[in-house]
Amino acid sequence: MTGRAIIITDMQYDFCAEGSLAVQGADDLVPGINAAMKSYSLVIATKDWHPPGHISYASSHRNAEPFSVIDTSSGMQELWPDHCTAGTRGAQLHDDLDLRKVSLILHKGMNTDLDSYSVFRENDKITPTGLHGYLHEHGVTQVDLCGVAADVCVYFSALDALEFGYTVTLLTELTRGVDVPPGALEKRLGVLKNKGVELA
Ligand code: VGL
Ligand code: ZN
Repeated sequence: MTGRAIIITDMQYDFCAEGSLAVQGADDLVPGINAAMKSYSLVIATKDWHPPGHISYASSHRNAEPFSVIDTSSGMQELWPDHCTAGTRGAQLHDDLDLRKVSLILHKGMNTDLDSYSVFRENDKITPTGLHGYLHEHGVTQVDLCGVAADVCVYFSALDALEFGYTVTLLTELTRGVDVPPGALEKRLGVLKNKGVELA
């Protein structure tokens, strides 16, 4: 029984400097995350892990620009530059991330026609990733979230964690956002705070 877990979201090269979907400051988080891990008995890391031609890639759609939103058969879809294609360098976790205490590396977003921001559920809000079951079996009731992007995957993971009944802390010093359009990050942090996420 551990009670509390740290979930390190998507610390992959495509979200780091020079990555295709770089999140400003993501690389700088690595030392802090490595230090934080030491305080947890359960450490989980996730990877955004998409097949080529993924629905979230602007390049998969005709006349579509990255950072726009389109209507698809799976609902509204934000479009991004190609990123985290399974097996590529950009999809690898940052080499300096200390994996020694990581018990689970969860891959998400593997369905071509369905995106998955949250580490708990895909964007249809139905398809589970299996993480909830894993945490439940380890007796986890509190999750501390870090990694990237604060206003995308970390944000939706925090909302799902609340919905699944966890006590949720966002480690604000250990996360960074895409912030497109500017202000999106602050707005979403406000939503999390109002819903009961502790911003630590
Ligand atoms: C993410 C955009 C697209 C993330 C993943 O990890 O926050 N953002 N796919
Ligand atoms: Zn993605």
